[in-house]
Amino acid sequence: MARWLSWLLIPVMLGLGYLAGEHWLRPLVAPVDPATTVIQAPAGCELDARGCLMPVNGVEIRVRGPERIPPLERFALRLEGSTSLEPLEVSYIMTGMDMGLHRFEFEPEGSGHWLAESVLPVCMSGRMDWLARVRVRVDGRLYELHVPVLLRRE
Ligand SMILES: [Cu+2]
Repeated sequence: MARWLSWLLIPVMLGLGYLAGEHWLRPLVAPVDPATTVIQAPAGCELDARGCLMPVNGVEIRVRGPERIPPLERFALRLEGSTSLEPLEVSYIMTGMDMGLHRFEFEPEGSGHWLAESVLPVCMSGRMDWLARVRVRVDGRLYELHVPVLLRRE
């Protein structure tokens, strides 16, 4: 085989490996309903008091948390949007690791605002990085907002 051809194979194989991971492995640890549009938080933001501002079908939704989230302590994940926003639930996962089910319901907190009381366990491996998957409906369509959650001890 020509040398240039074997070099060309490297990015192709890497690409195929990545696609296989995304399509077959990721759904195993974090299945997402195919009718759901996933919206990633903008780079650099996380679930803290500032939160993440995310555009969802013309509606600006802010996903906020408290100043600091220690493991095993209750905290509120807040959604601030408009009244056309219908929150469904939030579930928390750890990417690439089965941490069990951590799913919480939203309750209304005034016009266009909701909160979900949540609590996250200690990870035996010492990891503190979680991902909040906030499921909402806007104008009859399903969305899942992905927001990084970093736990911090005192
Ligand atoms: Cu873990």
